[in-house]
Parts: sequence; C-alpha cells; structure tokens
Amino acid sequence: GTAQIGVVGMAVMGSNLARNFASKGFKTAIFNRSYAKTAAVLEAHPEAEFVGSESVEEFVDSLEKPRRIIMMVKAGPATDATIETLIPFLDQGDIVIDGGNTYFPDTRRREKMMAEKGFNFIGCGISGGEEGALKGPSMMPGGPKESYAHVGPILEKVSAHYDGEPCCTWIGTDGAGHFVKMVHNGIEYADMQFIGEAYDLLKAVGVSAAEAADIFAQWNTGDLDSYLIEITSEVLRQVDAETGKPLIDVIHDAAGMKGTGTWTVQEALNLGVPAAAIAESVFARAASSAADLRKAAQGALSGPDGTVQVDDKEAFIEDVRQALWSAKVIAYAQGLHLIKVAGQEYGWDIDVAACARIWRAGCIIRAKLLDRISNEYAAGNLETLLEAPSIAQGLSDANTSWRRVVAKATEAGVPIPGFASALSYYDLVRAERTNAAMTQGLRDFFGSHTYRRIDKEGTFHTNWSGDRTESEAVDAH
Ligand code: NBP
Repeated sequence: GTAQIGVVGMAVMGSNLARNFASKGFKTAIFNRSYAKTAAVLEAHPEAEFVGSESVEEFVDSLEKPRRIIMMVKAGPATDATIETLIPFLDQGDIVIDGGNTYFPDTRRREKMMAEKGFNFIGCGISGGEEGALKGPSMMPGGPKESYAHVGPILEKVSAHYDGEPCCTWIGTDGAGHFVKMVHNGIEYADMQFIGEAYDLLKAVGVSAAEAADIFAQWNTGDLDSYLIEITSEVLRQVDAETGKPLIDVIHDAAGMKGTGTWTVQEALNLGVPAAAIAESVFARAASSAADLRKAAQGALSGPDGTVQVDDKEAFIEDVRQALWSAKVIAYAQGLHLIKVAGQEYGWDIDVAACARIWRAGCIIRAKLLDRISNEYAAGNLETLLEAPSIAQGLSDANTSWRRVVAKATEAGVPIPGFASALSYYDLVRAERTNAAMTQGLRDFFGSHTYRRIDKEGTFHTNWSGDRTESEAVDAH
C-alpha cells in the first residue's frame, strides 16, 4: 500500500481528522464499520487524497509499512471490537493509535495485549472537538517511545501549533496519554465551574448578561485570556429568538457530563492526591442535576437571597476577576500534581512542563496562563505549581480580593463551591500545622490506630480506656 496514515471511524471526529491529515499532504486511508459513512466522506471531499476501503483487509493493505492506523471510534467495547477486526491483517511493528476518549486502564490493558502480539499500541488523548480535529487539535499520545519516532512527525504536523511549536508530544508509556487527557477534562470542569460562579457573582451585584458579556470580553484581554473566557462572552451575548431574553436565562440549569471529570476525581482519590476544587466542580454538576434533592431543599431551607451588597461595584467586579484567576490556578495546580504523582506511581516518566505546553493551543482549556505554567515547570523541578515564583506572587497579589469574594458570597448565600474549595486548598497546603493532629488523636482513642509525635521517632498509643499513659506501639495498625 501507499497511504501514509489510516483512519478508522468516519463519524464526526474521524472524518475531520482524516481531512486534516489529507490537507497536510498525507495520503490518507479511511475506513468505517458501515461503508455508508466512508462513501459520504469520499463524496463530500473530492479535494482530499483519500483511499477509501469497504473491507478491513483492503484498508490495511492500502497502507505503507510499518502501518500507522488511528482509530476514532466510540470508547469502550467498540474500541476493543475495532482492534480485534484489525489484528488478523496487521504485521509485526505496525502501529495502532486509539484517538478516542478512552479510560486509561483500558489503554494499559490493550497496550500490553498488543505488545505481546508484536504490535505497537498508542493511546492518544485528543482535545479540541470537531473544529480541532479538522484544523489542529491538542494531542496527547502515550505508548512505546520507539514507535513515536514513526508517528510523531505526522501527528505533530496535524496538531495545533503555539508560537510555531506543535501541541503534540510523546507523553509517556502505555496509558499516560489518555491519563493526561482525562486530567485535562477534569481541569476543564473546574474552569467552567469557576466561570459560572464568577457570572453568578456579577449578577449578584446587578450586572446584566449583556454587561457581563463585555466584562468577560475585557477579562479575555488580560491574565485570563483563554478560549473558555472568550466563548463565555459569546454565550452571554446571545439573545433568545423566542423570548427576547438573554439565552443564558432560558437554558435549563442542570449540567450534563460524560464521565471524564468523574474519572479524574476517582483517580485522585485512588492516588490520595488532594484535588478538591476539581471534585467540587464535578459535584456541582451532580447537584445541578439532582432535581429531587434541590426541590426538597428549596422547600425546607431558608437563608439570604443571593444579593451581594457592595459600596463599589467596579471594585467588586475586579475582585471577582482576581478570584477567578486564583481559583483557576489552584485547579491547574491540583490537576498537574495529580499527573506528577500518577507518573511516578505508574512509571510513566511524565514531563509536566510538556503537558502544559501542548495545552497552549488546540484544546478546550487553552489559555495564556498555560504558557507561563509550562515555562515555570521547565525552569525548575516543582513539587507544586504553587511554589513557582510568578504564580505564588500572583496568588499573593490576588489574595485579599479572593477572600473578599468568598466572604461576600458566603454572607449573601451565593453558592461558590469552587472558589471556596480552591481557597481552602490554598490555606490548607500553606498551613504549618493542619487539624490532622485531632483526627489522629480521635483515631487512636476509638480504634487504637496510634499516632506519631512531633518531638521523637516512633509510633505511640495512649491507653484511653485505662490510666491514660502513653506507650510506644510495636505494631502500627
Ligand atoms: P462516536 O463516539 O459517536 O463513535 C462513532 C464511531 O464508532 C462510528 O465510526 C461507528 O461506526 C463506530 N463504532 C461503534 Br459506535 N461501534 C463500533 C463497533 N462495535 N465496531 C466498530 N466501530 C464501531 O464518534 P465521534 O463523536 O466522532 O468520536 C470518536 C471518538 O473521539 C470517541 O472516542 C470520542 O469520545 C472521541 N472524542 C470526541 C470528541 C468530540 O468533541 N466529539 C473530542 C475528542 C475525542 P458505525 O458508523 O459503523 O456505527
């Protein structure tokens, strides 16, 4: 065969990605389980150098060796089924890439299975939706490093670019790429939750949707410059044709989700990584959709009506901007910390700076801040983003504003689970001493779980039910 790359799955993402490959000059083989989609793509895009096949065998044969095949099919069983149909026709050394939103343990399992058969398997997180697939997404490939040399240049060419640098790089072995994509989505949940809280607070001081659209557009010219802030302005400016009201006021306030945010939080819990601001963002969506819970609580609970009283409205709006920036930084810090810990835990050897670098364009969380974050990680071996000098300084400068916003919102009864959780994290991780001493004391009291002391080595237990003397415990529970 002569095609340089093959795409399996001609739904929205696959067809756009295939067009992207073709537009960059790659002869592209295309295939879909049911031929109708392939035929439709061939017909709609005569300009593209496609090789369409009706059978898997024909498709695999149309590719030059070692083959490069990227699957863009539904995550889960459909991906396993697609791999199974490819296997009989593959040769040793061929490379199969899964570009779907796959849960990373599945990628680890598939990579192992494929390696045992002599095939290379790459799990590649792809962000940017339909437009990204067509014009340049952010790509997060993980798998055998040697095989990246063969596919990397092609992926880098079709990926988004930031200052001429591709938003695609080898992330790490087996599931690393899909893990990083998962955390990207977790951060995306937090980003969006914070934007929602910021808008709620603007409304609470009497800002209209149209005014808020201008405010977000203004914020987008500064430190908050990002895709999500930009489209927030667009959403706020939209007027509903039917009612003449701002569209935002007629959209049902129950948020959907597809699972990647939940996976991020589950993984944070598995690894014991504090990522509460991201978790609050997932829980906020769950709360929004818990109709029965909300109805029952609305009927029973009282409190302030959500109006924020301020003397200086402009100053408060600036405070909200600072709070939004600060909370956003915390979500990035939590997500990147999760990536760092997972990289150690799973032996992925992840370069955190590179993750931030390839998120600068193409993906949903693309933001000016990511350039600074990637530079900070590249400059020093950071345990947390929060210790980076420019970040710590920024948070310090914004701190009074952030606290004022949390206090005002709390007084007024405006729910701000994201802003408040992010601020608690800030105070928790910088505290010299946490309240965990109490937890340890209580655990020792009711369960003889023992504790350590600040002034000497060893594990201790107090005889709470007897004479209350302390003894050194031999066997820590
Ligand atoms: P879908 O997720 O809707 O999947 C449709 C494709 O999967 C079709 O090609 C379909 O073939 C194929 N397929 C199914 Br369903 N079951 C199959 C099976 N048992 N065997 C073989 N093929 C099967 O497509 P999409 O929205 O283009 O997304 C593709 C992937 O990209 C997904 O994993 C998605 O999560 C991921 N992704 C999506 C976005 C986005 O913004 N939409 C962004 C980033 C990543 P058929 O035509 O024969 O039914």
